[in-house]
Amino acid sequence: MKQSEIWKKGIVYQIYPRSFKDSNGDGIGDIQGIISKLDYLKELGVNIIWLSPVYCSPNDDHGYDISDYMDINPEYGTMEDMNELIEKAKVKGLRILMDLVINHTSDEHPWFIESKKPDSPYRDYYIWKDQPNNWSGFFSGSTWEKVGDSYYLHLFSKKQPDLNWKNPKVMEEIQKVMHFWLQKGIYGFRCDVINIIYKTSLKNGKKHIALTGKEHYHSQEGCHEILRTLRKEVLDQYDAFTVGETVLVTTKQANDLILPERKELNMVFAFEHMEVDQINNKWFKTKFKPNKWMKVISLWQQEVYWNANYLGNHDQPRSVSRFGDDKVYHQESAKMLATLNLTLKGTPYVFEGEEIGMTDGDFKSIDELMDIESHRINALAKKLMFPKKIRYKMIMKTSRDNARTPMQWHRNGGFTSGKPWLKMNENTKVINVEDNMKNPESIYHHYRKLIALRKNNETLLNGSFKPLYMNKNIFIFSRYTKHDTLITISNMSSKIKKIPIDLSGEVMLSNYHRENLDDKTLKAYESILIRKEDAQ
Ligand code: TEU
Ligand code: CA
Repeated sequence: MKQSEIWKKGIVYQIYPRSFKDSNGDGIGDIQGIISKLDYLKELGVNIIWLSPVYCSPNDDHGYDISDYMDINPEYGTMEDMNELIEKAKVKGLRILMDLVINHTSDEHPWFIESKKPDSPYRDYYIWKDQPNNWSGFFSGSTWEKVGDSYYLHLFSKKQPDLNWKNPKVMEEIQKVMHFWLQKGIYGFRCDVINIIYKTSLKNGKKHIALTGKEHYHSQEGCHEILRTLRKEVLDQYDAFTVGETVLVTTKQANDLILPERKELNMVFAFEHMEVDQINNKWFKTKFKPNKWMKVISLWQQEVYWNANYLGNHDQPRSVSRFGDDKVYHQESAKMLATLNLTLKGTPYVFEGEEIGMTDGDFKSIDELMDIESHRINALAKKLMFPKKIRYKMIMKTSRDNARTPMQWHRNGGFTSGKPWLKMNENTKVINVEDNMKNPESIYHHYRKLIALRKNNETLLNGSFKPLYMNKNIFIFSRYTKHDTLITISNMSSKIKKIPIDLSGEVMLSNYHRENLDDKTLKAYESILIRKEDAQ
């Protein structure tokens, strides 16, 4: 099938369905709610919607524990609603990217219920052992759960048993799932933890602070074979693309997954730039140092064939709180981050609410959190005798619920007429879509301008990347073709700084109404996009 490659020109907007818009007052976002906001997304200018899982699920991991890949969680609506969403999106020129979670299913999936019977034909759909090995999981703690005389593997929660990708039946089943959705006209898949699905061996692993055993399943050759098969047997028959979520991936491993000649994935989400403000693991946060971040971004921009550029998602703290300033320079820093992310080489991803500068949650207690990962880490920290205050600070800063607070549509919320499933941030009074849309100086309108500019700009779409300058706070890079050079200048700090190199050009976008580069002083979080003077 001829590939349109819209994924190379598009802007992807991630929707976490549970938190986007509730249409029936039960406090849970749903598909009809998303349909009611398609015009909003169209007006923003995005053209691909990545939908986090809406399949049947007991919600142990809020949809990343699937009990039926080919039916819709009744909390989110019906298959008719889903068909309507795909159709209505298409009419508006929006395409849908579904979330494909095939490392594991829910323990309530019929396959697993059957697999628990030792002589069932479904037994080998999952990974069973007589005795556990020493692997540690993503949500801390053991990765083996006993049923009868055996144990099954779960790298995430015990309600998320890992599929056995050595079993050709699993390949057959998942191909059916992919055809089912692609035949409905979706535009492809975001592939959940796709580079850990093949377990070469179940031997004990080398002891690590986190993820002992990862050398037996991380980026294995068997995984590449699976991806090539899925591409050949399914994806290449449709106008579709894939973006892999690839934990711990290096630039080389990324290229091994996405180079066109590999015929595996089209792009991958890396994590390296999302780990510069932590020691060992995400729960031990350190102060964000822009220079470390710039170096990682530059490396990935120069070494990787095509980047999936993102600053946040449903697993990460909110970008303006983490990489900007959600107190004093909220507007300026959110706009600076937007210009940075949308002028890099590759496909930009915008996470719901990022376009209005939504911040981390304002939770008052750990009891308000709904994320299993946060509660698992809290239990472990308690066992390790971490004092309550330390636990609270550690978890509140990093909890995935920071990204999952309900979308702030107007001053008094506008997400639901009922009680939201997760506490809405009280700052909806000042950070909301309605006010943003009314204010031409808002973060929302900055995103709209950026998206419109990028869509028709050959240099931003296909130009090369070159780092021009970076130090503790200032990041300057160019995007260039033979005929044109654009330069993004970002002050990633609240400190007033001088533009450190000689630059001249026409200002195309700025977050301080800057007309030209005569004044060489950069204000707090100032961001300027210029077209270089001597560019033809
Ligand atoms: O995330 C996998 C993953 O790497 C994250 O769990 C991340 O490592 C973790 O939040 C610590 O940073 C994917 C989904 O995005 C996540 O929501 C699911 O919980 C997980 O897989 C299991 O499906
Ligand atoms: Ca609802």
